[in-house]
Amino acid sequence: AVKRIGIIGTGIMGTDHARLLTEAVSGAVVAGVFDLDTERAAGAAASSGGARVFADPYELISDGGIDAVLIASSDATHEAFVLACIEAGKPVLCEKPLAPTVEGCARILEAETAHGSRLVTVGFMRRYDPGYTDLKTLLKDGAVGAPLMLHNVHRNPAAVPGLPDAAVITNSAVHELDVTRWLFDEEIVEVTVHRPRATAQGGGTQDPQFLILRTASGVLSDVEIFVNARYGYEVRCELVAEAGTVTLDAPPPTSVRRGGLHARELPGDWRPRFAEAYRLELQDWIDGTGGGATAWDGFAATFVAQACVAALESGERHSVDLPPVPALYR
Ligand code: ISE
Repeated sequence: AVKRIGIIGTGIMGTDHARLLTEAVSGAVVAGVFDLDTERAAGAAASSGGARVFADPYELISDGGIDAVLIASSDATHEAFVLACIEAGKPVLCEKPLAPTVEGCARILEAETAHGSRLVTVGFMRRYDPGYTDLKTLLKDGAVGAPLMLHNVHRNPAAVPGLPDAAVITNSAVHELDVTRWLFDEEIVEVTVHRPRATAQGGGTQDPQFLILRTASGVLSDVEIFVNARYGYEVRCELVAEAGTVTLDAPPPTSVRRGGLHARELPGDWRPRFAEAYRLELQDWIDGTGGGATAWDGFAATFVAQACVAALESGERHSVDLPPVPALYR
């Protein structure tokens, strides 16, 4: 049967998910939407083939005409909505972060464990990006030998003015924290954060930042996170291993030679760059194959992000001592 999806939050991500669910994913329809901005909700409903606009998000979650919920509202609202979905026994795909605090993520782990089965998927969509999955397959197949280092670059053209220094990590670099855990199938045990000279374009935010993550087996993953890079949106990743390297390469299909320049177009934000990743993530979620990041992955990403924020503030190396993985996630 076609899954009837309710979307909470119809900002840029919620609207993009509504479009993909309506046009590019099979087995689902957008049956309901909620947003504090009722006009924005109405627009998303109209472009999703006439979904119902709910006046209250908890009404959407409990409605008998909604089979599963996609949360794309502001970070601080995620915990309450995820807990309500667990209470209602409904599968939920929550955009990253699962919750901005470790305590909030822990409450979700507790509720899902009490429920007794996994309902929560976290929107770390790079796990579905064809480049990243290729990189992981080559690593797992031993194509380049044992991993030694991972070099990551993550650049946004512009962030909101006055972005807190911590949000550069919790909202953006959090993707590389998850990629590092997922790629090597192991935990991050130590983090250091360096403060380069900040760009004058960053409105006072410490931007860029340079993170060094060490995994349990000693692999070093470094992350240049720069959210006011101006020139465009760009994500790079190179795996360095004992017998070779694997580099993420997601060129646009064409390049243009004109006026003495040879140019490739750069995306303006992450949506075009990760369009296929989002489509594959949504299709996998609808098919229920359970390939996405779990609530434990969401907890661990926020746990490491908080350690990175502490390291940013202290200027010291911080160890990361995650609690044991609860049985539901082993
Ligand atoms: C944004 O929230 C995302 O999740 C994007 O994937 C990321 O590239 C960007 O830096 C974040 O702000």
